[in-house]
Amino acid sequence: MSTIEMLNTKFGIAGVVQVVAGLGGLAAVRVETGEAQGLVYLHGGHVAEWRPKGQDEVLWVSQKSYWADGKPVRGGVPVCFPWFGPKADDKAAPGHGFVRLMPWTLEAVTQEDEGVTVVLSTKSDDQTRKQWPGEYVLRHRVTIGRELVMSLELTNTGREAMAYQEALHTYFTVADVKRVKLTGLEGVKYVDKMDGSKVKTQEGAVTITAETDRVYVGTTGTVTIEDPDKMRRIVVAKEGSTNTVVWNPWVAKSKAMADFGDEEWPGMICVETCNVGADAVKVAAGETVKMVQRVGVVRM
Ligand code: TA6
Repeated sequence: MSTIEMLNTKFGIAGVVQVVAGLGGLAAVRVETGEAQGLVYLHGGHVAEWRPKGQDEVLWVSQKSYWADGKPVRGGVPVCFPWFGPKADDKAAPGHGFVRLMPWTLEAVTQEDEGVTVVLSTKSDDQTRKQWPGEYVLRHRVTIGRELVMSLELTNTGREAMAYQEALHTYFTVADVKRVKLTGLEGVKYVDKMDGSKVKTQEGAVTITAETDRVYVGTTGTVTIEDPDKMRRIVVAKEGSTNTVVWNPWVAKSKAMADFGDEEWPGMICVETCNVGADAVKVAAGETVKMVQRVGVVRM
């Protein structure tokens, strides 16, 4: 019996949940209920698809994405941990940490009123200790339903307090990013990574008119992606996070990424729930902290 067949025997729910060979032959949990459909890969604990009833796909994935062990997926919801962006003391280290590059353990699949919850986990071991001293268990509790609810739960299993950076680096599908507005960040300070990391204050709604890479700080609020051409609002709420990153690579950066189609940038925007940089989350020995991103879709 193959690994996927064994996982399906253990975790499948007839007519609702099936463990399948996804892209690149990577094992994935396919969820199909009357309320929503979704796909969660064991690779990277990676949510790749979510479609609530009556809606087109909400998450965005590049047609050029890699689908292989050791490689990041371009799109969906990469889990960035235990650092965000380049590793401060090792430029050769993988961007956004290493947990998105490795297989996670499928712990449980359950069905409740609000949807099907898939629980995946990864933990420190001899391999991770070569790149990061912390001892941890990282659990990703993903509920596929009318809402997509992702709860990233981090337990410090070491004897020392440790600071971790973490992000749910979510890629959303939009009709045309040039015609999208983001509300909910008005008056919030942000680090503009496209302007020498200057600290600025958001005036009005966020619109995308060039490569955009901003870390909004001290914000716990809900961000709404207003997409007039898809006649929908994507509502991104959160808990346990004080940073929100907004990113679109625009023309040149898209061309510079082998796993991102040159013409794909108008169709996506990242709104990322995170704790990064100076706002890394401090976790005492034995403590568990939780960061939640809750996504809903409302017709305009
Ligand atoms: O979240 C925005 C960002 O940090 C950008 O600077 C860009 O690098 C993006 O992440 C994608 O990073 P990746 O390592 O997935 O190519």
